[in-house]
Amino acid sequence: MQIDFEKREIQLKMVYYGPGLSGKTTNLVYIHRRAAPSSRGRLMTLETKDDRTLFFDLLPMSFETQSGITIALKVFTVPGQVIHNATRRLVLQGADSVAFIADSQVSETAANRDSFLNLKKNLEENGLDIKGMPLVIQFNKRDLPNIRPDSEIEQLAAKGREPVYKAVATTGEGVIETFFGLLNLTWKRLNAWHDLEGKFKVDGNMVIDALKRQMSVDIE
Ligand SMILES: Nc1nc2c(ncn2[C@@H]2O[C@H](COP(=O)(O)OP(=O)(O)O)[C@@H](O)[C@H]2O)c(=O)[nH]1
Ligand SMILES: [Mg+2]
Repeated sequence: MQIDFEKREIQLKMVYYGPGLSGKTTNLVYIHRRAAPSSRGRLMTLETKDDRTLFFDLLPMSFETQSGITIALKVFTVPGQVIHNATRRLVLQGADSVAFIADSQVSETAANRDSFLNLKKNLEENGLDIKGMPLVIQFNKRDLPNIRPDSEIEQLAAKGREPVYKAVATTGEGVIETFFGLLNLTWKRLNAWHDLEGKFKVDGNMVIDALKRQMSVDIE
């Protein structure tokens, strides 16, 4: 997190992590498409011919809350393939939170686990502890055959502390829920550490509502 007092801006960095082809870029593409043009920057994506991300994607977003504070988000994805570990470690530097995008296919179970262990290791190498990092988990590709059943996902969710979402990123199902869940958790954690509400007279609900307006999400 960085605070720009002059611009009255709070800058947050959120990272979409996970194995190659789990749907990280697809999540960002959908978020970008749903965001109002005034709040979103250009989605920068670099892809190789075989449809795998070579470097990272970056989606910058910024929106103003009722109290006049601007929230500037930088949402990154990491490249999943084993050989790009240096890029992954670099992208994690200074991350405020992580969304782990798992591939629901049974065949990808080991790839998910390896990627999760790699996340843990790279956080440690950046001097961060996974236990202190706001983290949400998304099981993507729920539309495919041969996926891990709902009951198994629910068991995993009950065992862990992290919020777990199910998604079909290609249609957008679960994508916005994951994104808002991530922002909500990020804000709560940073507020507990830095008293953002006391300093800026903006609370978590105001932040979430401001983003909901930008993304034309119905406000409950
Ligand atoms: N059937 C299905 N395909 C998906 C889903 N999400 C992503 N994909 C596809 O999986 C491939 C990899 O997605 P991508 O977002 O590039 O993965 P990344 O490597 O994690 O960034 C692409 O062909 C996507 O269209 C999903 O929910 N269902
Ligand atoms: Mg990608």
